Amino acid sequence: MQIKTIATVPFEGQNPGTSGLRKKVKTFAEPNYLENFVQSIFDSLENISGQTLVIGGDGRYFNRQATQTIIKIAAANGFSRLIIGQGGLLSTPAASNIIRKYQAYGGLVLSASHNPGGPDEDFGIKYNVGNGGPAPEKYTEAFYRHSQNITSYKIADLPEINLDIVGTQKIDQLIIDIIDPVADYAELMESIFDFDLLKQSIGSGYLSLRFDAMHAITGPYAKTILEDLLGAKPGSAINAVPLEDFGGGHPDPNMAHAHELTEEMLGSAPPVFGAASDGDGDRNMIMGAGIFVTPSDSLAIMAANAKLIPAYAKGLSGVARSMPTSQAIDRVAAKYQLPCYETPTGWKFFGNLLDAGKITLCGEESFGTGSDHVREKDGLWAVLFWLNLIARKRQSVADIVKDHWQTFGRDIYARHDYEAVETAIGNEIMDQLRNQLPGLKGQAFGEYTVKYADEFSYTDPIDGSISKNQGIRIGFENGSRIVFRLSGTGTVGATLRIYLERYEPDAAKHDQDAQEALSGLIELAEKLGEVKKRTGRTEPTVIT
Ligand code: VG1
Ligand code: CO
Repeated sequence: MQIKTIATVPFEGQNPGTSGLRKKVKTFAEPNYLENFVQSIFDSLENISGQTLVIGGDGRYFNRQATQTIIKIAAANGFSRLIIGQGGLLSTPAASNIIRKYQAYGGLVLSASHNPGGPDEDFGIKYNVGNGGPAPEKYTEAFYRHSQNITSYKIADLPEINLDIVGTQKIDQLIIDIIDPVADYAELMESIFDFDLLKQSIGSGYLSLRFDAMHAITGPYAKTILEDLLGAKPGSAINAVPLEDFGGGHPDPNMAHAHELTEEMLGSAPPVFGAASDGDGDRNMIMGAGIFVTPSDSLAIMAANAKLIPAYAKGLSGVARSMPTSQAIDRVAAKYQLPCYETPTGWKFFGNLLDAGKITLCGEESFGTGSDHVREKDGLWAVLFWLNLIARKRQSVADIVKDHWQTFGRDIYARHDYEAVETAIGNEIMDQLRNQLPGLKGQAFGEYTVKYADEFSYTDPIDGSISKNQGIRIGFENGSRIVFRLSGTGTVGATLRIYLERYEPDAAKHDQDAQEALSGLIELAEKLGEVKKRTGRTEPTVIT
């Protein structure tokens, strides 16, 4: 195998965000752009010679081409075995599982998650470490540092690799294993959930379901697991063939983007259960007949009922949520005396807690839930969790949610996103909020008196690493909160997120519309953040 060293110069901005490096395809396709970043990752890692690397992506435009390039650079940098999902495909949680199961050194996941795909849309790449989880910040900082000083990359002169035939290929010392992307993952799911009960409940017609794969990676996983293994009717998984452009939509599982599913679930003849996942299969939206389950509530309900699931029958060691996620799970943790951790946004912050056995279950408000079975959030796992729960409790989704609120109270929650805001304006809004923080404590705004106002900083309890500037939080005496954050996954300008939360203990008031119930806080958020005023927008781009 001939290895060439190609001279190159750094590209600005190869700085991984919340979840990997995400840019327009046009940027990634510039000569040397992808090559530089992949070499920078490999330059940051130690002792990769002779190691195994996992490669797979969500099938979006540029996935195949990037895979071929990565194979050549990985070979040139000394990896001796590459495990690649057939067709270059692996969902994010499946990749995490493969890294763990085959004790790989790490993996490269090609995805921009819920961002749209296609020649004019987004591509992304993230590196996962040996525990199967997203590279922690000390790695991503090193990737960036190397990318800014890179002078050359190494690339092997290899023929185009056939990615479509499962099996092992050998080129000199390099072993390339093309694997079925679904099989190992399906086996893992079978080891966690009660598949017999699920087959029975689905087969008897008690548990009807619809799963929207949004033309993204979970299609083949859902077909195999829900339809073939569990016996759901053919067609239960819709939009189940991964497309390079996700059918032109945003593969983002919320009511705004998964409209086909939403219409059916809120329509006149809905199935018992409905769900959707995102581009790379790590997110989930949970719905029942006539009801949408807020992700923060879903996480709390899962924690409260975990003992009903075979893999968690012995109970949870602890739980965690990202800072902007509602405090619903804190209430569950308090009742069952479980340790509860608050981490910055992004799955990489859960890795240490999971590895150390401090937590079993964790989640984010952004439609992400997961457990210690992998080191990523896991969309289909959450779907199977809920299905298993419904089959065990023999209750509708709506009743499960209402019962939970009765016991714990309701954390009424919403997130307002302002996308593609001019970067300077986004920064200005955060700066002026930051400037107000010292004076806010004790101030009263109608029924809301500020209890604390700060910028969230996290010290990892396992390795002591500190992550600063993780969002501005304003908490009130009555338990309500407003959080402001700039997104770290967008590719155009700045995306500003406002997270709103109000606690309602009174069961008689649980049936409120979230936006109405939060209207006072929404007004207050505008008064403090001036997002509408400074951006000239009249409403958020997306409300979830
Ligand atoms: C968003 C979410 C965050 C999630 C991240 C990656 O990040 O808010 O909770 O972990 O996306 O998810 P940000 O920085 O844009 O708010 V995924 O499914 O896009 O990999
Ligand atoms: Co995702």
